[in-house]
Amino acid sequence: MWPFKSLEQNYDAVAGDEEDLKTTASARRNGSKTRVAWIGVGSAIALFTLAGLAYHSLPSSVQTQETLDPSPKTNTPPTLPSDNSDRCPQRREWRTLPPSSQQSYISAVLCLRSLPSTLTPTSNKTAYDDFPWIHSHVGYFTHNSAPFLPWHRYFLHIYERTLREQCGYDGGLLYWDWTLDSGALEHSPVFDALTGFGGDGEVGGEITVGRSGRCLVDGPFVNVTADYYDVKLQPHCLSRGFRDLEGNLGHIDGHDISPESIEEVLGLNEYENFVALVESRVHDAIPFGIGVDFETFTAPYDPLFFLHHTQLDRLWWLWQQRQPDKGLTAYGGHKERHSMDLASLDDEINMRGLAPNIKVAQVMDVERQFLCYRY
Ligand SMILES: *[C@@H]1O[C@H](CO)[C@@H](O)[C@H](O)[C@H]1NC(C)=O
Ligand SMILES: *[C@@H]1O[C@H](CO)[C@@H](O)[C@H](O)[C@H]1NC(C)=O
Ligand SMILES: [Cu+2]
Repeated sequence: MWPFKSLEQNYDAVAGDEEDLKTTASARRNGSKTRVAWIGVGSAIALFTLAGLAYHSLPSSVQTQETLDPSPKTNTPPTLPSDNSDRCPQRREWRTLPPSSQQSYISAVLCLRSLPSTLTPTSNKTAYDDFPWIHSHVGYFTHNSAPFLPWHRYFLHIYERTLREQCGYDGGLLYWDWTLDSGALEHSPVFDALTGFGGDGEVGGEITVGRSGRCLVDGPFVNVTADYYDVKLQPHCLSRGFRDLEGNLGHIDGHDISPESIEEVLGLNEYENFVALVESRVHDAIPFGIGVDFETFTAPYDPLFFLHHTQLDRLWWLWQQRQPDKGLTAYGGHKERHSMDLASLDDEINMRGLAPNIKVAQVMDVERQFLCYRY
């Protein structure tokens, strides 16, 4: 089942339009600049490494080619300090944080709206807009196929690094463990108007976009505008429209993300089956229920996208732990949406200028290699 509203033909037609081509060309031109920026960041990190304060593999394309080992289990970087894992940011569940830490996260997310876009630095777009753009133009091809999990894992890592390195955030990403709310999702603390991300769109308000989209009316994101609705240029207020499977407004169905449902998904033994059910059952439940921007390919306009996907990434991590013999190498299925080619750990993860492209093998282990975070 495919939750997103755009038909594929619609996507292809819009993706070919002139505006998109211009943006793409500009993203390509800026690719080299972006790399320089990442290497700059890398140098700073290298200094930290020398000082013995931190280790973090640098995501430069040079390193991608030279040090990539397709069988991550056997490759422990020789310079890895033994206490490396203590330096990796800990990703925590939203409600377990004190209000001050929740506020730090939200402030960092809002800070993205004051940073220039990496993809189109000469436009009036911001770093906040880069994430929905990449998700709809590149991430699109990773849905319904093997790279769904690794692509989003790297995407989240880029977001985490941007918050930490450019917005002064000192924690790890946060996840929303919706299994804790599955009885009454609409009452989850993530929707809190004062401490969270705000709730449903305006009750009885004017329809903005989609079937039931209405502007947010509370929380720190009330003034956020989204330029695109899915792949169409259609500036509007960030909108939500809670609805359950029967179409009742104001409610979100939690059946597919109940603890029992998740346990069943985690019990699957083959990666191909696991990723398929994570996407079609678990992943889809939340965007469907919250609706509007979140259920389109520009979903990252809704800041809850990142808490939802961090939880999905955590599920993958949990599943990997349960596969002690093959968790870090278990991968398979189709190489990308619409492709019949088989997926491999050597496949590239494309970020089209937002960050260097890397290989799937580099994101299999979240703690000890290219990535650095813990759950
Ligand atoms: C950004 O630029 C576009 C086109 O140049 C313009 O239509 C839009 O109003 C601008 N947005 C803001 C927030 O300035
Ligand atoms: C949203 O914009 C209004 C009008 O400019 C302002 O009064 C309000 O404080 C803003 N709210 C947030 C959460 O930024
Ligand atoms: Cu996605």
